[in-house]
Amino acid sequence: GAPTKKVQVDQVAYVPGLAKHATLVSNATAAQTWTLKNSAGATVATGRTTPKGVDTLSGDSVHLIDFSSYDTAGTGYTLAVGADTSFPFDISANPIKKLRYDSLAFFYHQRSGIAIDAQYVGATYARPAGHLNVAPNQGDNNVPCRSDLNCGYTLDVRGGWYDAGDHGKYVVNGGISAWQVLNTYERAKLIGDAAALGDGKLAIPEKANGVPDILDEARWEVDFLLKMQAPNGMVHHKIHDANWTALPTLPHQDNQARRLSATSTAATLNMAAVAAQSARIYKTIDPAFSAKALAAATKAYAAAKANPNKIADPNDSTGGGAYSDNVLTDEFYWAAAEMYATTGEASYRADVTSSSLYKGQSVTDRGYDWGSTGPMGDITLALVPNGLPAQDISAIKSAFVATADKHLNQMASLAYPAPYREPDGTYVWGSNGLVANNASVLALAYDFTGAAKYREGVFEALHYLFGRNPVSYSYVSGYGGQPVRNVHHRHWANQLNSTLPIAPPGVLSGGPNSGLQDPIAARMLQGCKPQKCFVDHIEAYSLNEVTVNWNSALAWIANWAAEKSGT
Ligand code: 9MR
Repeated sequence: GAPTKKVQVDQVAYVPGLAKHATLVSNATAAQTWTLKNSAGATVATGRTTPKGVDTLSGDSVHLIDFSSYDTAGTGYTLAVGADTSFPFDISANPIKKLRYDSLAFFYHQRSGIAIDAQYVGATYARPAGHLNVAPNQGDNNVPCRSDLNCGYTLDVRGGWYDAGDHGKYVVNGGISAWQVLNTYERAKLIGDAAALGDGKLAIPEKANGVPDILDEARWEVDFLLKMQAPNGMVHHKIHDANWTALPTLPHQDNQARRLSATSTAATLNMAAVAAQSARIYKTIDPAFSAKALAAATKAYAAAKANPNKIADPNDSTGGGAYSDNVLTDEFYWAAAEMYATTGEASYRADVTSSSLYKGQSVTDRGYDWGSTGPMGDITLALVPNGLPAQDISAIKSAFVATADKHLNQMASLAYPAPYREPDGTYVWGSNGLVANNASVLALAYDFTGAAKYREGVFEALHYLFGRNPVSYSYVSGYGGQPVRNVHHRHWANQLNSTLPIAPPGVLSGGPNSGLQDPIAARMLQGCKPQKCFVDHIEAYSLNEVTVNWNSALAWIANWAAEKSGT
């Protein structure tokens, strides 16, 4: 494994004016002296650590370091205790202001059906278009269903984003990712800094079309989601290769047959939700697209109500992930919330208010993801003006605030505070995505209350992701002294082929997973404590993959944190 430090810091930056915490790994029972040095090696502050004993999620014996009182902006600071020195870090708002765009740039790299052009990404990351039916590709222009389904039609499902390190395109996961990118914009427009998200902010082909680039990027996915709708209004769960391809395989080199899996109620509601959200956001920007999206959403919503329990096959994981979910109460609630927020129609309102999840009942400290979508409906209802009773909107906001308080309580007891907890104390596949999403709950609690502790919580979560963790990795590529390099990806496969690149800056690794669900994890990490179940290895797909849904969560909080970081 990579070297771990004894002095664990955010390897990227602490923002001026906010708290600055670090962790010392030490068995000493007495307080130790810490020294903060500037880039010239001169001591600028000293203080004493606070011994905390053994930490549950890492197993480390730790002391806490609080150097909040030092607040002079600069680069290349280090923290030292005795002979142990941290990775360097900045005291600056600049890195988070860069990450807001780097995290969004990820999505262009993941685009299917279009050449990734050197003028936007540089020669290292440029590649031909994938899955336009140019040999050896076999898709995605005219894709049949899996042979056992007999659906009797083919669909043109070119475009969209590849999900992750693989070349699958999965509606439930692509949908939440597009939703979160769109919500980043919608929140900023309603209560934040939309000017930072205007046209010309990203290096993408649409950068001068007069539409905010963040919307252009999301639309690349939404257009694909609409194409996944079957003639009967239901939406296919996913399209992917018939068999898993090897690493590395660039998208244009994939020679596998591409197949649609069956339609599912989850995918249908997911598309309805995102298409309704798009219709709202695009209403004046592109009325024709808005109308098309709303028509698709309306048809999908009706189809889902007529087929309320069509569950995606949990065993369908050859050549692509299953993304199966058998609890759909949350998808129904989310779709109804988006339909209501967009249309104001009574039938959708009735579906929202009669749901068992109404008034924040799905907001928990476990968080939200592709299988737990209810909180996204609540975020929309809390942010977008609508006709629901004010006290019900207050109840929704209170659910976010109460959950944020639970996170802060738990974080106060941790050596490496992260806002995430499974009921059984494990860390699951994509834990960093949950950390990032739960950071958005803290952020919303700040939006709703203005209480500074919630803003501190968001930055604590960023510190964890940027290296204040027991494995001393910055989980964001290109950021920090020891960032992840070998993420599981079929193009960014430098570890396997030195002519290929590592991940570009701003990509979030899935992070520690105590389930040890791949051969590398099983071989290297037996007995690991949850926050230590991580290795930066390309074959460790259950630990170190990258996905659109984890990067959408990163982009959401990076944009929020940049907005709250002053100048
Ligand atoms: O993110 C998904 C995680 O929640 C599941 O536990 C895991 C196993 O089913 O699958 C993850 O999703 C993967 C998907 O199936 C295929 N593309 C890559 C995704 C991230 O590893």
